[in-house]
Formats: sequence, structure tokens, C-alpha cells
Amino acid sequence: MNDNTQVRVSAFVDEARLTDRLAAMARIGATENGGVNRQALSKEDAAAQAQLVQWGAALGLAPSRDAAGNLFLRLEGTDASAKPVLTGSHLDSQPTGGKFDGVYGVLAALEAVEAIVASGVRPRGPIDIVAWMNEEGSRFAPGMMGSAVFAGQRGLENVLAVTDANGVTVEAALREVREALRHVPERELGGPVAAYVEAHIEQGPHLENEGLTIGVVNGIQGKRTFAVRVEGEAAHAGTSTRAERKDALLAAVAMVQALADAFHDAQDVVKFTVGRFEVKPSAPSVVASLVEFSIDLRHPDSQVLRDLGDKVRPICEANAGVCAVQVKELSTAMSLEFPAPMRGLVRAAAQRLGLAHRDILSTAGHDARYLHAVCPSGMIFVPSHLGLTHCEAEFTSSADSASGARVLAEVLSELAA
Ligand code: HGY
Ligand code: MN
Ligand code: MN
Repeated sequence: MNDNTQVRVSAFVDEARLTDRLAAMARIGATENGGVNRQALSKEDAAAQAQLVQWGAALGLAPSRDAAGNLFLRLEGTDASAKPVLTGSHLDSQPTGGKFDGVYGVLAALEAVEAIVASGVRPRGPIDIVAWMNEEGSRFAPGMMGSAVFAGQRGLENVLAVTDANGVTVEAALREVREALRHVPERELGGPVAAYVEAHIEQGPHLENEGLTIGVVNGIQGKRTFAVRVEGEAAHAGTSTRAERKDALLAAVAMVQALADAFHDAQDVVKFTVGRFEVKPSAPSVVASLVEFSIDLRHPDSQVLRDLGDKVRPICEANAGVCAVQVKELSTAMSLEFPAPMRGLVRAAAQRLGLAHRDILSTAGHDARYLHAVCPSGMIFVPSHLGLTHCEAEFTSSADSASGARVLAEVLSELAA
């Protein structure tokens, strides 16, 4: 930044502009109950990316896309040789997602950069706004594909081969999105990054319950995800006896119950979720021949997560009975703590702006997990009304959205100085 860094770039954040853009994005993939269905690499995702590129163009930001489908908008600095500061989140949503998860971080980044431009302060290093490909992992599992490939934590080929429920590969879906954004130039995958900051909704009730505006995110709890496949035999519901059946549904139900019993803790810290449970042929008079279900297991203590996660396979096998079972671990990520200097920047900006804040652990996962492996990273939380998220009722107020963008603008201007 030049010598007028005392200019408070946050003063140029425009609450109405941010609110209008959040509302405009919410119309892309809008569901009838007030949420969004903008799943990764869908036409809605492509439309949201095109909208972001259009807003960036009005600001003179140069768009680019990498081979993993991550989208970037660059504000050039005065020193072209300096490593870029990255800021953003994701545009994809859950099938019945909310209007803020992910997209808030992308639009807060755009708002913060627009405030920096409006302030007249020139960053020394470039600032890249980023929309990571497939953070949510709903259509293509596991999530955080774009940031993991960018950070060299997952191979591009491995990701391109993943298919959705209809057998469409990430590679084929990426081609369609690339076609919709054919005017956006390609860029190298990865590359040096000076720092990464992600603004995100809390996805929990604590900030609102405590009357706070900003969460200084000190870390992200660990998470392990699995895909379980239980194979039995289809049989007639009226003529096949229990003794001769290989009922995949009853075996899968026994596995899920045994896992829930094993992971039950009185402190309610373990997070065990079976969100997807698919039965085939799913016909009322046919004994289930196949069940495929997901496991999402989380805990802030990495050793506990290791110990519990290592029980998944033996518990499934012990409850398979006469059926066959395959357990595949899709992702393994231990708990992490963001570096103190990054947390200090967020905390100091909140203090300067007179915003009530506290340190907070993220129990939700974020792309910042993978950036943390390659550069100093940090996160800024804003309150979620009633903690509601991954649902259509998700809400963050305009005032809180703007406050988060102000903190982000301050932090970015210091990082890119
Ligand atoms: O699942 C998560 O924690 C993130 O919201 N995708
Ligand atoms: Mn998110
Ligand atoms: Mn999410």
C-alpha cells in the first residue's frame, strides 16, 4: 500500500451494494422455500460464476480459471512480482442450501476489494478474489475439491474422475462450465500465495446468542468422510424366508445403529452424520439388494477423531451378517489452528472498527483448511441467525454482512501493503 494506508479502506464498504449482490446471487438457483440449489458445476453454478465475472469486470478485475475449475478475479498491485493475497470462498451450495453459505465470503471479498479501489489505496501485491470449485461435496463427493487440488493436497486426475449420481464425471461437468465461461482465460494451477483470508457465516448460534458481530476463527475441527456399500440379494417380499435372505437394508441399518452407539458421547462433541442413504432397487415388495450410505465424522481432538474413525470399518464388517460390505474413506482432515499473526490481524481490525468479537472454533469445514497447508490463512465469521445453515432458512443480517466485509477490507489492505 502507498503512504496513505491510514485511509480506513473499510469506510468505503457499501452495505447496500453487498446486500443487493447477495440478493442477486440468491436468485441464481433459487428454491421455492427461499433457499438455493446451486450444486457444483451445475448450470446454476456456471451462471453464478458468470455473474461474478461481470461484477469484477466493472471494477477492472481480470478473470481467470484454473484446470480444477477455480475462478479468480485479480486486482493488480504496484509490484507485479509480489505474491498475491487470496480471499474468497465458494459459490456452490447444498441441494436445499441457504443464501449465505460460501457465497457470502465470495461477495464480501468483492466488496472489500471494491472498497480498497474506491479508497484510492493501491495494494503493493495483487489481490485475487477466488470462488473455489465444489466446496460442498454434495453432487461430487468429497467436497473442497478445487481448493484441495489448488493446494496440491489432491490430484487433479483423481478429482476429474469422480462421478455424480447420474454417472457424470467432474471432467465432463467442468467442460460444460468452461464452455459457459469460454471468454475467461485459463491460468496455471496453484502457485505461490502470500496469504489467504476467508469470510464466512458462522453456521452456528454462538455469535448471535452472545451479541457478537465478528468471530475470530482460531481453527477448524477435524473431519473424516466415508462411503459404505452394502451388497445383499434381491428377493421376493412374500416368498423368501428370513433364513435365506441377504437383506442389504437390515444390514445397513444395523451398521448405522452400531456406529451411532459407538460414537455416542455424553458431552455431545462427536459429530456423526449419515446424510445420504440410498436403497436399491427401492421397491416395496423386493428385499434390498444394495445400500450405499455416507458417513461424516467430526471432532476437535485429532486423536479422538483418529480413534473413532478407525472403528468405522470393523463396526460395519461386524454388522454385515450374510451381506458383503465395502468401506471407503473419502477424506481425512485433522483439526487445525490458524497462525496467531493471522488471527491477530482479524482481531485488531474488529477492535479498530469497534465490533464485538471473540475467538471461535469452526465446527464446519471450509476451503481455508487446504490454503492453511500452503500459506498463512485466517477466517472471519459473521453471525448466522439461530445458527440455521445448510437449510433454506439460513440468514445473516445486512449490517453483520457489511461488518464482516469491513474487517476483511482492513485485513486485506494490511496483508497486501
Ligand atoms: O460440511 C461442511 O462443513 C461445509 O459446510 N461444506
Ligand atoms: Mn461453506
Ligand atoms: Mn456448507
